[in-house]
Amino acid sequence: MTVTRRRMMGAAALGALSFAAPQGALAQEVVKIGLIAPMTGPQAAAGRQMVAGARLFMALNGDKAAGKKIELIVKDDTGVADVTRRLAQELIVNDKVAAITGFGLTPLALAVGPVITQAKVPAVIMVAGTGMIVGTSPYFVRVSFTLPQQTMPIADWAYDNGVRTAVSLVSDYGPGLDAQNAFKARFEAKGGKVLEQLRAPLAAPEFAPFLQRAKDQKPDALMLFVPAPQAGALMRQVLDRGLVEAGVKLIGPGDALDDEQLNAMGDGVLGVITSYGYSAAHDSPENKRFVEEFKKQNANLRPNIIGLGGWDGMQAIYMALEKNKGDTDGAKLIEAFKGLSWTSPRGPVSIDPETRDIVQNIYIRKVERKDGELYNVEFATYPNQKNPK
Ligand code: VNL
Repeated sequence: MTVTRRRMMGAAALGALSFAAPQGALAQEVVKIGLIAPMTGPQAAAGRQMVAGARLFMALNGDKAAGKKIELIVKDDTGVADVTRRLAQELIVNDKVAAITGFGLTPLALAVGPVITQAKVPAVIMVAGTGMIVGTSPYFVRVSFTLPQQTMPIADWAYDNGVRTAVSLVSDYGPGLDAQNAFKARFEAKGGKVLEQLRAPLAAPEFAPFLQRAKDQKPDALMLFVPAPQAGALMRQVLDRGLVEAGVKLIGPGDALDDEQLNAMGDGVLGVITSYGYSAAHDSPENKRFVEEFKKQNANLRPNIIGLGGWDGMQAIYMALEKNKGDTDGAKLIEAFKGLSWTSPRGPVSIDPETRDIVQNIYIRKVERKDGELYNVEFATYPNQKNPK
């Protein structure tokens, strides 16, 4: 009897609850976004930038989009792909996030592809740059860059400015191979010659033997790519080997001249020319405000393209939610990203509706000293670059 009554009361209470739940949910109107980033481990510098950029966007633009409160849930994947995948599953199943974002390295982004495809939840890539990633799931969208997109212009520029032979040295994984292949294709199509393509391991790399080998070939230029957090270690070894004194020009996409570490590299990198979608020295009112506020909130840390990825990722998520009037249905939400355009601190950007990849200007920049600090100063623009097919 008692049991039955309790059961009935339980049922009644449950009924009342389930009746009240939709109203409660409406009254709260919270949209959860999961941000997965390497906050510890060897790529922690990427996580720090990404989260700082995302939080800054929310601090300056409010925590509401389409009238709903945006709740950012940050998770540390320590840079390990299996952890990224598990966190993505937990965020989707337990936290019921409307979208996930982050992804500091190519393998970390690739790990969530099958999860988001099955769950029909959009994933906004803030960093990972291997060309093929977005094509592996219809629920990926990317606001960062691709390596072919960022590397092609420097191949072009180098040939047009007298470079005829080059050696490339990259990290031995997706984005490195992309950079190497894109560079060789464009540089040799123009008439240049890539003498050798060298690859250093991604984990705990020792660059010295590769740099010696590159120097021995006496190329006009050495094309370099490492993920941005390794830039300082790479450039220290490049400068120690005396390649610049030997007359080898250093070129590449801008990751090796990472803005966060540029000042610590010292005057040895003065004059180095790279191609990239973003420089902290980009001359626009949007960027001045971004750099100033980012430094203010982060103990004077200079933002790099990764911090900007955090900012642009939240910008895109806010805009997609606004476009859909707050509807978080995954299939509809991924549609909303297609064709978005905005003025980023990097300049004008859009999301290619066919590929879901970012379209952006790629700038040619040269390291100069300005107001006592080293900057990548932009001096030429390749406008509206897509990820080349
Ligand atoms: C990747 C590409 C990562 C470029 C980076 O830094 C970077 C990647 C973390 O695709 O793994 O600068």
